[in-house]
Amino acid sequence: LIKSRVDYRGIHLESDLGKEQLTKENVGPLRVEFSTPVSLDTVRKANPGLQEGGRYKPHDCVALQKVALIIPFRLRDEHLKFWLYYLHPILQRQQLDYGVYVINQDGDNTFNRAKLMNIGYAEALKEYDYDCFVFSDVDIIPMDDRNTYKCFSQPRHLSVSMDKYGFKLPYNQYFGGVSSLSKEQIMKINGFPNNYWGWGGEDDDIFNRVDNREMSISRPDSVVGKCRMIRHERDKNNNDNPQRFKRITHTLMTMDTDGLNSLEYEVVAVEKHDLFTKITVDVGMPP
Ligand code: UDH
Repeated sequence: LIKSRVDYRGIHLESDLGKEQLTKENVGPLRVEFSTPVSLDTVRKANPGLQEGGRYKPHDCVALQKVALIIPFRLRDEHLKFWLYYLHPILQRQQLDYGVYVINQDGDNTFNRAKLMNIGYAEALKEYDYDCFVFSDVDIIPMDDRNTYKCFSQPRHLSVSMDKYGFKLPYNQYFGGVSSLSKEQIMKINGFPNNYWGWGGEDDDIFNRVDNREMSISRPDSVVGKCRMIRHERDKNNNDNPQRFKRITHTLMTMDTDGLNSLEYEVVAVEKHDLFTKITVDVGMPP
């Protein structure tokens, strides 16, 4: 085992379980590119072992963790196809008992990423006894299948080495993109904030929640943690949230009353597709 290095804020720079090894199934570095569109039919054919709703269980072993993959979503169907195309085979090689949940914000009010993540947690738990939750932006694809989409003894940041940031962390406390937290870790921080409307800040608030509860962030190294983001323009109705700088200075005061214990929403539709479960929700609008 390689000892993990810890930076000044207690962030693990390498896996807290030692360096990831190649298993029999994993292949290591992967070629990821977005120049040729993929069809859902291609993805279906390549993944015959999936059950309805985008569920999978290994048949020759009992998976160590039951993982719900939660994708905050609105109007990104092309990105979702790439995500399903790349991730389904990886998650199966990682021998996870998993389900994919696309949490689709209804209507065209301002986007609320963190609230959709809370809803994904609550709705996935109604379906199955998940013990681990991976929250992934729809446009981020891992470039190495040793980056296991599971939970660790500390909340884990998975998208640590993104192409758009020159394969580096943009800053040490960065916790955006793809992360995993166990049920216990999520309960300790009262889930995520519900009141970050528009782009930015909610990931830093989540970092603060983890930090305030004396947990640290675990991370793969910068080789295993490489990933690509699909280039895109800023979406409609997701402008910069001007309140974000102020809000992230108050996490300690707000986290006990804003989170899972104050979550309110309405489910508009639940669709079981072959490759994923799509839950369309009304998240309300900013005050
Ligand atoms: N998302 C949607 N639909 C939206 C907005 C956000 O599905 O309308 C989801 C999606 O999962 C996305 C995530 O929320 O991956 C994060 O949103 P984002 O991709 O807008 O945030 P990011 O910081 O990108 O990754 C910022 C866009 C910068 C554009 C710069 C153009 N030069």
